[in-house]
Amino acid sequence: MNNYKRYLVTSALPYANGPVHIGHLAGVYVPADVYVRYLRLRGREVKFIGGSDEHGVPITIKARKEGITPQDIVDKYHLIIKDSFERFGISFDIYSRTSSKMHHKTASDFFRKLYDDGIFIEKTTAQYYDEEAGQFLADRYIVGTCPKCGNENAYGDQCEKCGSTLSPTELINPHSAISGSKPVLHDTTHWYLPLDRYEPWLRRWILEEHREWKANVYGQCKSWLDSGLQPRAVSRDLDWGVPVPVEGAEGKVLYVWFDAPIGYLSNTIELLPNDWERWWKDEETKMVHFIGKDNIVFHCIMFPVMLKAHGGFILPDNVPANEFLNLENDKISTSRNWAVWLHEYLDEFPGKEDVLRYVLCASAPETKDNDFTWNDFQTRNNSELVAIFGNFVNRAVVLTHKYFEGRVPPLNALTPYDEATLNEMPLIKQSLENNIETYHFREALKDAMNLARLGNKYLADTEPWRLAATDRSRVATILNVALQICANCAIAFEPFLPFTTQKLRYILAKSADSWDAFGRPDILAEAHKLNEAQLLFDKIEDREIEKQKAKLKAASKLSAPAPQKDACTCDDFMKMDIRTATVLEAERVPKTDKLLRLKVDTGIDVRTIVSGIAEHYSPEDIVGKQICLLANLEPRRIKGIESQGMILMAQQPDGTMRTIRPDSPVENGATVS
Ligand code: B3M
Ligand code: ZN
Repeated sequence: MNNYKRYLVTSALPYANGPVHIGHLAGVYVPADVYVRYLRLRGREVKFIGGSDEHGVPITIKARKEGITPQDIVDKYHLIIKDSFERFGISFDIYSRTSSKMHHKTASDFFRKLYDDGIFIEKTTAQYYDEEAGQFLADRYIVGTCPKCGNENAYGDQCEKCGSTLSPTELINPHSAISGSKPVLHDTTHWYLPLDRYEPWLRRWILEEHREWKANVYGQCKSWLDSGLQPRAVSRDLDWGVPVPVEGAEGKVLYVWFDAPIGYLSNTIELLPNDWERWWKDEETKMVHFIGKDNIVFHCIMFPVMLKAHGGFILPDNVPANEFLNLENDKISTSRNWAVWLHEYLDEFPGKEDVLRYVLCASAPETKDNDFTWNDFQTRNNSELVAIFGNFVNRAVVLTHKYFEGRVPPLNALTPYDEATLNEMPLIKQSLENNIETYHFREALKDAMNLARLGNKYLADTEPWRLAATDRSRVATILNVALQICANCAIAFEPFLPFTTQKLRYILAKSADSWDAFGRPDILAEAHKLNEAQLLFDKIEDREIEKQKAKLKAASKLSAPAPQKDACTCDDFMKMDIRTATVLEAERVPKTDKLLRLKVDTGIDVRTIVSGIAEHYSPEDIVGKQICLLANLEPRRIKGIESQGMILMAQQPDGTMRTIRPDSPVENGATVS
């Protein structure tokens, strides 16, 4: 198919500011892993490079919000991500990180080479600066009114209400998200990669020489190229990232999309310190980038231009980007917690790694966005994995134990149907190979499943259990054929379901076969002794699915702050008599879980209040605390007690409540306004 000698396969480096979810897996990591497992099985030389992307503004925003450093954030998520990939069987040869020394050096040297070769354009422009915080503001750090829809909380790069792309200077009444102050324009100098100069080369390289790229990838590249490329800034005023290695560039770092793809190179060097050049500089290496569709421009335009400008490196042979996976008919959203997180799945479905691998590969968004639903997950498990693959293997092995003491019986006379069945196997193999080599993983998985289907149908059609008493010789042949198909399944499914094939090999008492064996009718020798049968898959019950659906709903509700209420006037507010008070006594209201009966000193009197905070404060916790109180709320009888007012509480999205009180003690009865 080609003259490549080795394969360098990369998958997008996930941002280390959150765990990995099923959208990442279906789009990038499952297909990439299937591909490399297949290549290894075929005996090809392959390296699978992964790692965390630990730079960029969102990480600094998250760190600031949580009052910790960006390094703390990436340390935490790098570990979670790395561990969950490992448990899920994503078989990286290395999973490193862009905050590593090696990466900083590699990215820095890369930039410096382009700088020294005079590739960059240096430009000074005016950008917003926060004088109070003493720093330039990334677009995301500038908030103001959207000129298009009037949303007062639009960001410097985008209005999330109307979806418009903005530049910070378009915002009306901009202010800094760090200090709240009004930012001022200051001149700042940055380095730009002149993508426009490479346009003619890119048009040839992509539009003419890579017509075989997936339609979604090719189409996106074409539309970028057709609308004309602009120089792109590759540095930022930020204190988190790889410092710009140029004198006088203090306080500037490489743009995250400049350094991140270099991470593929850094991680290869880390893995193969003495041999990496063979993988990055030799034309006989095939480089393939697995990514999601939002990363296409960076991998098909920007990174290739960087590599080309640098010189001496190979370019990607293909960039099989996928579209997005939705969840229960809604976009996956980290901020709304509308996601299935890998590390949680692994904890909640132990031993079912392959079920998720199967479902995600079967519904991968290869050509258009696709949907994951828990019902579909259950159906694919119960009616495909359990009912077809699992059932077939189990029958073949159980019957062999029942009639032949667990030894592979002899192949006697073959009928035309037996022959036709066995002849299907090389055809399935051929199709599966073609599909994987051309990045059609869903189809490839269907091929593997067709092999299991073939075996299942063969047993159902030949019904060996009916012949046991009358035609032992025929039963032997049937079971031999069935077991050969099982052994073929152990190869065909290996790239997709590595945990299951390991189990299957154990049942068949067999070491791993190479790809070459796939298609052969004689993998298992006569009289070979099998191990006891065990089920490859278990049925998933309705209640497990209902539990997941309920969890999803609950989590997504809890994570969202309550929406803003309708406007009220100043007069509305002034009607409320809010004042400080101190809790003197507290006790639980008998026969209730939620209520405390409090005696409070309001400065004007001592009164009784019934408050629904017993799940958040015990009586001992609350006595002596100063609180704020809505004093003129009409008295109400609650559980027979007259409550004269209401304590103000802050309720978090997850339902927990905290009291509101002055940051240092004040007189009881002080009014709040
Ligand atoms: N960190 C992942 C993303 O856009 C981004 C990929 C970098 S690959 C070099 O979600
Ligand atoms: Zn808007």
